[in-house]
Amino acid sequence: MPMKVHYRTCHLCEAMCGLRIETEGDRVVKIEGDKEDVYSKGHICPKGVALQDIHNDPDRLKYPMRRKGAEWERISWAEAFDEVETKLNAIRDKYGPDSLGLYMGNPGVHNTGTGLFFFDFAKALGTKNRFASHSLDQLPQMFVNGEMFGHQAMFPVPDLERTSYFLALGANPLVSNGSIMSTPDIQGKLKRLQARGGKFVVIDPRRTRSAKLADEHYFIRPGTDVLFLLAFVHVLFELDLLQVDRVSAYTDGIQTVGELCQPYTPALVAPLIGIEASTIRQMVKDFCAAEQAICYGRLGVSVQEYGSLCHWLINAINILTGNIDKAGGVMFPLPAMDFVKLLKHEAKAFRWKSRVRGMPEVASDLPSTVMAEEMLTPGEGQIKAMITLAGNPVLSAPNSSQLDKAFSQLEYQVAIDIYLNETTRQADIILPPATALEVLHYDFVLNIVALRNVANFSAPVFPINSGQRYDWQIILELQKRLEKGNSFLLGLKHRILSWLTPERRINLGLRIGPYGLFSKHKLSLQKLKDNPHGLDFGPLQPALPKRLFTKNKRINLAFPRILEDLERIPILIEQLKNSSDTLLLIGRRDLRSNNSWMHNSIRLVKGLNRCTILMHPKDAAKRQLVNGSFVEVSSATGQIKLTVELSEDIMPGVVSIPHGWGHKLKGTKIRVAEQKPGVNVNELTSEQLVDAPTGNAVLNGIAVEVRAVQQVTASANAS
Ligand SMILES: Nc1nc2c(c(=O)[nH]1)N[C@H]1C(S)=C(S)[C@@H](COP(=O)(O)OP(=O)(O)OC[C@H]3O[C@@H](n4cnc5c(=O)[nH]c(N)nc54)[C@H](O)[C@@H]3O)O[C@H]1N2
Ligand SMILES: Nc1nc2c(c(=O)[nH]1)N[C@H]1C(S)=C(S)[C@@H](COP(=O)(O)OP(=O)(O)OC[C@H]3O[C@@H](n4cnc5c(=O)[nH]c(N)nc54)[C@H](O)[C@@H]3O)O[C@H]1N2
Ligand code: SF4
Ligand SMILES: [Mo]
Repeated sequence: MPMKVHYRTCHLCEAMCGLRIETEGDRVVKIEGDKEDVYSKGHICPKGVALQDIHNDPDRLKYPMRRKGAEWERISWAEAFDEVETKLNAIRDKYGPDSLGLYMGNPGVHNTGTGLFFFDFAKALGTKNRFASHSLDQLPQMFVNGEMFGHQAMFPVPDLERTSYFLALGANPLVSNGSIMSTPDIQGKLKRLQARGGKFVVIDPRRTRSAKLADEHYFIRPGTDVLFLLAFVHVLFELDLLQVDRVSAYTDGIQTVGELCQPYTPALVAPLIGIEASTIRQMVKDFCAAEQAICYGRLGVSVQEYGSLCHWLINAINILTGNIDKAGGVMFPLPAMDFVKLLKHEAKAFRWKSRVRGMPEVASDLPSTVMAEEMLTPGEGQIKAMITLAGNPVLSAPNSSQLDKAFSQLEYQVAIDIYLNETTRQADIILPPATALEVLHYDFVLNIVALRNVANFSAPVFPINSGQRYDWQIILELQKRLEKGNSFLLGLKHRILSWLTPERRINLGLRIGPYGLFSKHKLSLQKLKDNPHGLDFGPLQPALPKRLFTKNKRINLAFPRILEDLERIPILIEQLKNSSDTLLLIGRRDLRSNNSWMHNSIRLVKGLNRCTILMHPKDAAKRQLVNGSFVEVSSATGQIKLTVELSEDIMPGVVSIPHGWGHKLKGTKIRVAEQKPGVNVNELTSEQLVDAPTGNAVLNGIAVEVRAVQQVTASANAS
């Protein structure tokens, strides 16, 4: 068999690493970083190598399956689509359009075919009950982007390669490879920042890998970043450090922000957050003394009760210090396929509310924290059937037991997924798409958070066989069968949608994009095919105010919904003053995990058990626990049992458990993962605990108790 070399962008996380893949026939011989890739320049992580494990996984589903009692039977695509059409239409006819629920998970965003066909499909379902994993993760950021910049997808991106001060709150990019900041080889970038005399500062309740690389690291009491940030802005005004000459030309509300932050002095917040007042002041001075500086916050500040306030303040700091839209500050990419512009009409929020709890829609999705109650609460508009697409909410969303129960009592469930896992095991039908090395890839979503304007197209490495379908084919077929309206017009529309294959859509997007037909680059799909290592259109460029999507082309710094939310802060301060010394639970990512779904790769799960509770020796001693003790961790929502791992790297009073584990529910077929199941931390989180303006899940800062218990048998528990 002749050896073939393929160049491909890894789709597993946001970093968009270029891969060089050697194959022989239908076999992968080697996966390594593509040194010539214009963006990642050879960087790769262990998950990139494990792409071949997904491809070769004997547990991966390739054909439609229908539940038959406790068993599954293989059926044809035609049969599968006929059945889904009949069942879902019957449910919708009986109960109305909102009886259909839709959940899209994280890999949906990383899958070109899904991304290109999803929006029209979701709209065609006509339901208000749409959910996505981004409400477990980034809704606060999307909400403040929408209010401040007029578009939920206008993410300010750290221009790391040109900055001299990088302040990161609640992010561990050395492990996550960057989030809402596509950063292959973040370690190299941060070391270069330090080599040019810049500073990297981390605020995190755990001394993470990123914190260990940082010049300064401060522990913070989980959930209190909002107070740190309020004090930061307070000092900016107090010491007259504002640099708003440029931004004031297009920013409203600067003085209002100063007035709002006035009460929050470093002295007031310091004892509540665990960072000294003098340190806060010094940090502000250093930030402002730096020629270019970035304030960046990610999951740790998103999935907490004050996530929206945190992201509002982070944006405000970058604006007030003149670091927005400036080289070395935070900037707005101009992607080759301008997804932000293309989605302009979707960038809306607060048009409807969830039926039971009244949580708002943002960009057409309701927060996943209300998904279970919308399934479980009887009445008009109750969800009776669910479609899950590339999502595993039974492990990923808070209060898993409740969600599992909610799925179990549905009248019908369709899963578009590649595994029989914790969520799909309850489905009536599974429609598995081709994936990973079998699909084309163009990262039109993640280029909106890239550090350079780049473009890269990957052709499939392997062909699919006649029994397989691409994700977009499945989605389009479902749309054809479920969309309601004038049959002539729908027929025409569906013919156009079918003609617009992913390749045609990408080509069109590139041609009408900023480097396309009307520019000197004349970018097209063919041009990308001719350049397998990608094309680089250079560093990010200043783009404001032109790029703003607000009607008046101005940034709205003091918008009503956030001012209202600020009223919760005096209450938070009182609570913190009176708080007991309960342990607070936070999460933990690992380089060899990818949320819940890559634990079926031996190379990624082998070695020591990673699903442990990390605890400071002082907290352990208080409870007579030692390294390796077996404990029960309980919260107001539930209990789990696992092993203690002592570490000085965690702030006293805080414990950490990774998410994505708990592969021991009956009926799954992920045989490697089942051997190392771990336990599901989302048995402890609560769907009732949310960021108030958005309903985004709170997954960190959960009050828990930890006590020693007897381990009955090793195999019955986490191992
Ligand atoms: N406690 C706690 N919980 C968390 C987090 C945390 O930090 N702490 N993190 C949260 C975050 S940030 C996120 S994004 C969510 C993720 O939440 P989800 O997106 O719900 O969960 P994933 O684990 O990403 O599951 C992805 C699913 O997609 C399937 N899949 C993989 N590739 C494909 C494909 O090509 N096509 C299709 N159709 N399916 C595919 C997998 O089999 C799996 O079922 O979890 C959240 N949950
Ligand atoms: N290897 C790997 N990479 C991934 C993923 C994965 O599962 N594995 N998931 C991907 C996804 S979906 C996402 S969204 C990104 C997330 O990317 P990141 O946000 O970089 O990921 P985390 O590692 O969850 O970092 C959150 C940090 O916040 C800290 N933290 C917790 N609570 C608080 C708090 O109250 N305040 C502060 N200041 N810090 C706090 C935690 O200790 C942790 O170090 O990662 C992506 N990349
Ligand atoms: S860092 Fe992310 S994109 Fe790069 S190889 Fe690893 S999983 Fe793939
Ligand atoms: Mo995420």
